[in-house]
Amino acid sequence: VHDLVQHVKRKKKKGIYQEYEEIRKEPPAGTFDYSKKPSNQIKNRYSDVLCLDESRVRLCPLSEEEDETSDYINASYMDGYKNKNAYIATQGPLPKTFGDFWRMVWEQMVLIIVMTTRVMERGRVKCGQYWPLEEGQTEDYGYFVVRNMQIEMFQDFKLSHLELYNRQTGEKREVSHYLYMSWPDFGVPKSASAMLDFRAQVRQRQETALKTLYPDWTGPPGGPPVVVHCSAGIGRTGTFCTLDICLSRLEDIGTVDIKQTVRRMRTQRAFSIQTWDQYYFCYKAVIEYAQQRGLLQPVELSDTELETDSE
Ligand code: PTR
Ligand code: PTR
Repeated sequence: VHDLVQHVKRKKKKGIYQEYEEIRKEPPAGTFDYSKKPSNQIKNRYSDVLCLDESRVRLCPLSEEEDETSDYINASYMDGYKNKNAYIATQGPLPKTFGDFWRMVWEQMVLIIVMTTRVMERGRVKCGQYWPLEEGQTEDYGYFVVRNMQIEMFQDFKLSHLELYNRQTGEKREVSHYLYMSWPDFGVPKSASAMLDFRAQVRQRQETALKTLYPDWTGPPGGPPVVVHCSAGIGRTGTFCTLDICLSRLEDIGTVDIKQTVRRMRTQRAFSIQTWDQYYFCYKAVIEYAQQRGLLQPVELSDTELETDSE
């Protein structure tokens, strides 16, 4: 982390901006053929936010007669720290993909959904209302019925305990739905510490949910993928996952590499992290975290030092 502070001090805001610009200029690491198929285009929220063929999540075919595109959803696997496919990064579901979304959650045995956008922002729909909003409410999504069992309110986020019922098999499962409410669109959270607390909660819940719901789990040690989405599934989603990866590495070996983390993430979910201040936020949040943990002296980085060379 001391190296990271030196890096940020040396580069100041402008240098970090250039670093982000370099990442942005790199061409995407593969093809988007599946996302572009005519029958799939209507399943993309944004025509310019597609998923790479190689890392896309495939839905299991429901029947043999289905055509070859019915396994498509705008969602990508992303690796975590030492954990393959730790996340599924996806767009905010569209009304016509609600059923597909819940199918994916079921098939991938997802325990946690992290939503970092609100349904409406500045008068525009950013994401469909794909889960029952009120406590006690039940909604029908084709093969799945979802019931909102209980809601817990926190300062910056809301946790809904959902029950997912599979009509075909008659099985039920629990899924935790986290809605982070104070992340403005086109921006970054006001304070890093709120985001850091949120991330800690999500981590903790994934761990306890895995132990209680799948005690005999034999898959990857981190458990099933955590579904993370915003509106397009690249900006805020990429920022959240970058932080989670960097902090896990920091906890483990005491170092971070934000640039490589983002570059690597972009090979799985193209265009991850959308604005330079989201990128810069990752630096600030990692440093704040290190200070919280006593890994850095609070005096090592003052904001004034960073601002001097900015804009
Ligand atoms: N994609 C937009 C552009 O290229 O101009 C920029 C943009 C960035 C739009 C972020 C929306 C963004 O985000 P959010 O939904 O996170 O505000
Ligand atoms: N076409 C949209 C735009 O350029 O505004 C794509 C877009 C939308 C990109 C939102 C990023 C967005 O942000 P996020 O991934 O954080 O929802």
